[in-house]
Amino acid sequence: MNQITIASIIVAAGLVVAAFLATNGGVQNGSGVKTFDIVMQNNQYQPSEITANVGDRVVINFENKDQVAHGVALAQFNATVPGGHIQPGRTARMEFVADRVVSTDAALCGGPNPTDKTDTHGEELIVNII
Ligand SMILES: [Cu+2]
Repeated sequence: MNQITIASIIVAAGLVVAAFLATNGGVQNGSGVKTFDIVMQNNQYQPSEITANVGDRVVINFENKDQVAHGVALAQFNATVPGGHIQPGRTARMEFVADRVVSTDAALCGGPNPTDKTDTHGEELIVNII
């Protein structure tokens, strides 16, 4: 291998690592769709923070393992789940195009303030579009 080949391999490896880090746990395919699977349990969301890039189509699949319904919405993207809530024991899907930079809390029961960790339900789903 010559130096240019080695340099190319290093650059390519760096891009792969950067792409992996940028997904922050989400799965991104080649068409700019970023998919997250979030489990609701004990009034906590796991993961409780997700990050996508401006221009991504974001798909969030929720599974509610609690005995109460949980509400999620992102007014900035006119996005929510059917009926606005994920019913106990059910799954639901939320999808939107991330067309602007934002950092907010999508958990309706937990209140709109991302820095407030003391809400009644204790729920936070921080959505960062960078
Ligand atoms: Cu809730």
